[in-house]
Amino acid sequence: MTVPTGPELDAVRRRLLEQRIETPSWAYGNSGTRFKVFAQEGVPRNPYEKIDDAATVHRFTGVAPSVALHIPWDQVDDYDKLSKHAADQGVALGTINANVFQDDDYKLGSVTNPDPAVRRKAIDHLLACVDIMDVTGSRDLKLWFADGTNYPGQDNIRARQDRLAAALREAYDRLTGDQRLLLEYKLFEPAFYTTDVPDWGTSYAHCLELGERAMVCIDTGHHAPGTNIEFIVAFLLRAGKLGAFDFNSRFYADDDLMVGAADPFQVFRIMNELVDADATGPSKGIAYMLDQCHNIEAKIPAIIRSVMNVQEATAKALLVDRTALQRAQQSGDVLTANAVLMDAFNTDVRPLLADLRADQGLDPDPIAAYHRSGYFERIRAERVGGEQAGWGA
Ligand code: LRH
Ligand code: MN
Repeated sequence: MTVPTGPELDAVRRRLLEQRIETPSWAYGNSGTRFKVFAQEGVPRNPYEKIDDAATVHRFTGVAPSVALHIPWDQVDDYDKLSKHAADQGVALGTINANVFQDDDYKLGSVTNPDPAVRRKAIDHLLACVDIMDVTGSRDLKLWFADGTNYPGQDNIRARQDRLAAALREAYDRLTGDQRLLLEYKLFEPAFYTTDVPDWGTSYAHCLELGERAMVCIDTGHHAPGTNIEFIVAFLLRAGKLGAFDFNSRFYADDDLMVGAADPFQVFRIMNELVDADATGPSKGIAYMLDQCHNIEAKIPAIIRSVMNVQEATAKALLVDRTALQRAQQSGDVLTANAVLMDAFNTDVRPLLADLRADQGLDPDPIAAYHRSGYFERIRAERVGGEQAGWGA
């Protein structure tokens, strides 16, 4: 299979040029596991420096014009000033992530905690995050809850769902304008018996109950091994409830590795469903975000690589001959249908993307260009002293 030419190629290039991938502020900071957080030179010490790094990723890729914030990791006195700084750097402040999973009060849960005072505290944080969105102009409030239990009998599962629903309702009713609530699910960790939003079905059910502003967020690392994520994508697309992705990859659990590193074919299959539904463009209302931790590798090049991996999976999905595919599917020609998809997946799209970058005035090889830029040497020299940013866990 070869890359098409003429109008067909123009259509593919247009779709790739309109792609937008939001990078996470926390991926620029130190991160690790419960065993060790390995600090790295040049790591940001505050949200301003995180935004500078995110802007650098956008400068070399051209498709990462916004950065997701996490509160309180990105707490500042003046979010208007932070927004202006981001704009000066050529990026925008994106999704606001609430954090009700690191406070001692939340040991037995945040919005699902048996203690109404603790629930109140957690809900007030969610509302405070919407206040921040009002200043930054962010569209999306992303909610991931670590809430769950570790032992059978620890709490009443149905009662916790009632508490969750009540908290979500209060946050939802606070939204205005084009603001949305993204409910992210996760099978387990840090809870190891029940998790209150463990799977797409639970998130979907709560989002249906809440209303049209509530959408499901799929974190690709949050499923049981063997889960067919593209089925979940197709189902939620059809239901109009797919709001966002937290892209990363994993070999075992929530490893938060570079998207496409563990299973590039899975990212392709996911993007194939999105291309088939014409849902890759920014106007289609799906937020494409990375949610990764670069525990041992250099952070900025890893994020540039991750953005390129999403672009490559998207380009391959855009090369699928959908006419031939539908013909084979309609005629029950299983092998041809599969071959049509595999032809696209096995096509080298790197020259196409390199040309596209060159036409945008970017270096065809963003990672090499980043290394040549001296940006790392500069931040390593400048960012001395102060406390490096991290999860503070
Ligand atoms: C939870 C999660 C969530 C974020 C956090 C940084 O595992 O995926 O999206 O809040 O990582
Ligand atoms: Mn996530």
